[in-house]
Amino acid sequence: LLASTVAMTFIGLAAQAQTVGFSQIGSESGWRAAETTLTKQQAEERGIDLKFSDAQQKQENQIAAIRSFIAQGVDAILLAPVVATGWDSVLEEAKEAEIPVVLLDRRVDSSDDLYLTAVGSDLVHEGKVAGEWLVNEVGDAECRVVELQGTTGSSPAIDRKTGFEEGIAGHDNIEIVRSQTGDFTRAQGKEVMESFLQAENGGKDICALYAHNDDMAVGAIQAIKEAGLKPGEDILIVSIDAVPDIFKAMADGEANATVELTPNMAGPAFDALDAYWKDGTMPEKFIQTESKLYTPEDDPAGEYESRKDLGY
Ligand code: GZL
Repeated sequence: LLASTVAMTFIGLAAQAQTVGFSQIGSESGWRAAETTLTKQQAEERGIDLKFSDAQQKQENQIAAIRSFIAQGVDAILLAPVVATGWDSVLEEAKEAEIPVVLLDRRVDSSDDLYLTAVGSDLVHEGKVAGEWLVNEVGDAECRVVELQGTTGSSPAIDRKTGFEEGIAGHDNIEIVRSQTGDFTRAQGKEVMESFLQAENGGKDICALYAHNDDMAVGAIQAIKEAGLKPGEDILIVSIDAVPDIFKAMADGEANATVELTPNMAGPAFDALDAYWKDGTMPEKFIQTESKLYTPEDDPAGEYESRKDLGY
């Protein structure tokens, strides 16, 4: 009797093993790679069967992956949406199939009854913290800023731009003179920074770079050095994510500030799903993660060490 009871219990538990489809944007940045690593670790620890799809930063691949997850009858879908628009129909299909969708790290313009919850940071606040840091750093001095935007049409690119402009509002000595997307990648960050340097008197007229993520900043730092200028001194560098390599640059005096974005979006996402699966508990529509400013005064070498093995 005991043996059969134990067996039934395990069968019951096994029946509860959930299958989750994860439509990930790609691996465009160190931060994205860390989010993927942590999501897989979280699923493993929780006994969740994770079906992973890398969309190579293409929305059509994400939509196809979601449709495949629906066809497989998964118990939930995680979606990190590459851009904010164009999700209504596929989210309607998931809703029809009664499969809860949780958004990770970026937002969508769709109605919030089309997803269970969204886990992410206040992206406007991140940009504002970056802008306020620059205001504090330059005081009343004239400061011509160049901006490397994230992926066009993504909520971080839209909101981080808005936030930075709020941060510098009222300080007319600080002006964004050039702004272009570097698509969140090191390679494009370097390429666009090269064009900014050429257009701005070899970089001599540039006071600061605001990059929507550290990876574009790291690429830009390379371009600034190749132009014979000192990043972190001749051109101030402020960006977002707090990946290990930005702390390495800070320790080398080549970067000045970063705003941390936790890569652990899956933890809160799986917690919300566990409660929903258990008894239909509905989470808040937005589960906010915290952002923190780091500068060279915050032991960058130590921050690098503490982050370097987290899968960035
Ligand atoms: C922001 C996130 C961004 C990171 C980038 O929430 O979507 O995407 O800041 C990544 O590194 O490409």
